Amino acid sequence: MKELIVTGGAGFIGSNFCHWTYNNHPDVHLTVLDALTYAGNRDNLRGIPEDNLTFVHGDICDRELVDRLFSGADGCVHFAAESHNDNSIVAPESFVRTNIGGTYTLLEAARAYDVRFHHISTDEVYGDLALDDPQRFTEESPYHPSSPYSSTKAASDMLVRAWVRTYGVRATISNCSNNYGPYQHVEKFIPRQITNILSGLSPKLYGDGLNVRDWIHVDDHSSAVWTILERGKLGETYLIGADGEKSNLEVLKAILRELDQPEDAFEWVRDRPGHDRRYAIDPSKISAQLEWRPMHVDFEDGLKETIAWYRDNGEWWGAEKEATEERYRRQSQ
Ligand code: NAD
Ligand code: TDX
Repeated sequence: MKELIVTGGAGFIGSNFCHWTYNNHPDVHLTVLDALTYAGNRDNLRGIPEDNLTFVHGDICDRELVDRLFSGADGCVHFAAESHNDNSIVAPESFVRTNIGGTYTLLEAARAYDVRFHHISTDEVYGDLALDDPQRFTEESPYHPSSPYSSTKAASDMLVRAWVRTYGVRATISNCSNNYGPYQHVEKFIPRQITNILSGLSPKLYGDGLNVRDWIHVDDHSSAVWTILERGKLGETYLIGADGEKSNLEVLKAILRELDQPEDAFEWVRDRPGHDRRYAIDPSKISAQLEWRPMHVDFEDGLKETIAWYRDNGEWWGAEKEATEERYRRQSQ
C-alpha cells in the first residue's frame, strides 16, 4: 500500500489517521480528498510534509475527480461524511447526499480501478441497547439505526456489502464506537463541554445524562484501521471498541473535576429527539482474529491530554465555537 487516498482527511478522525500513518508508515503517500465543510480544516494536517501528503480540495460526489484520483491509487480509506447526529435531525439532506451518494461514487471508482477500499462506519448502525442489557453489539447484531445520520451510515454499509458481493470490490468495513482526542469539532459532546468551560459558558447535558457511550481514543481507531488494512479479510466487517462504556454524566463530571469546577456546574437542556440510550461494542473478533489491542486504555489519562490540547489550542476552535453555540441555541440545546 504505497498510494493511499484518505477521504475526509481534514476532519477529526481522518486527520488523526493521517498523522498516525505518517508517524507509523512514513513510506505511504497520502492523498487527502476533502470538501472542507464546516467540519474540515486544512490546518489539521499541519506537520505532515508535502512529500508525504497531497491535499485535494474536492467533493466525494464528484465522479470525474474521484475517477482521476482512483486511477493512480492502491487503496482508499473512506472517512468523509456528515457526522453529527444533531445536525442530521435539523437538516438531513446533506447526510443523504454525502454519506450515501458519496460512498456510491467512491465504490464505483474502486470497482473501475480495482482499488482496495476500507469503509469507516459507526456502531450507531445497530441502534441502541438498554442500560441493563448484558449484550454488546457484535458483527452479527441486526441493523437498527435511529437517526437520519445513522440511517445514512447504515445505507452506506449496505452499498459496500453489495459492491463486494456483486462486483468483487476488494473492501472491508469497520464500525467503531465514540472517538475522543485532539481536532474534534466543538459541536461534539466532549469538546463542547471543555470549550464551554474554557469560554465561561455552562456545559450542557441532554435528557437525564444517563445515556451511555463507549469511548475509544482516536489513535486506537487509527491503529485498528491499519490492522484491518494489513491483515483483515476482504469482504469482512470488524467492530472496533476499547471497553470504554461511560454515562454522559460520568464523562462530564470527569471534565468538571479536571477543570476545577464544582460537580454541579452544568445545565440540563432539551433532549435529542430519538436519543439512543446506550452503545457498547464487543471487540472480540478484531482482537481474536487480527490480534489488535487498544493502547490508550486509561480514559481519565486520555481525557486529561485532550483537555490540555483544547486549552493550548484556543485559536483552533475559537472560530467555530460561536457559530456552533448559535446553532445549538436555535435548537434549545
Ligand atoms: P468530521 O465531521 O470531523 O469530519 C468529516 C470530514 O469529511 C470533514 O473534513 C469534511 O470536510 C469532510 N466531508 C464532508 N462532506 C464531504 C464531501 N461531500 N466530500 C468530501 N469531504 C467531505 O467527522 P469524524 O468525526 O472525523 O468522522 C469521520 C468518519 O468516522 C465518519 O464516516 C463517521 O461516520 C465515522 N465515525 C465517527 C465516530 C466519532 O466518534 N466521531 C465514530 C465512529 C465512526
Ligand atoms: O451538548 C451535548 N450534550 C449531550 O448531553 C452534546 C453535543 C451531546 N450530548 C450527548 C448526546 C450523546 O448521548 O452526548 C452523547 C455524545 O454525543 P455526540 O458527541 O453528538 O456523539 P454521538 O451522537 O454519540 O455520535 C458520535 O459517535 C458515533 C459521533 O458524532 C458519530 O459520528 C459517530 O458515528
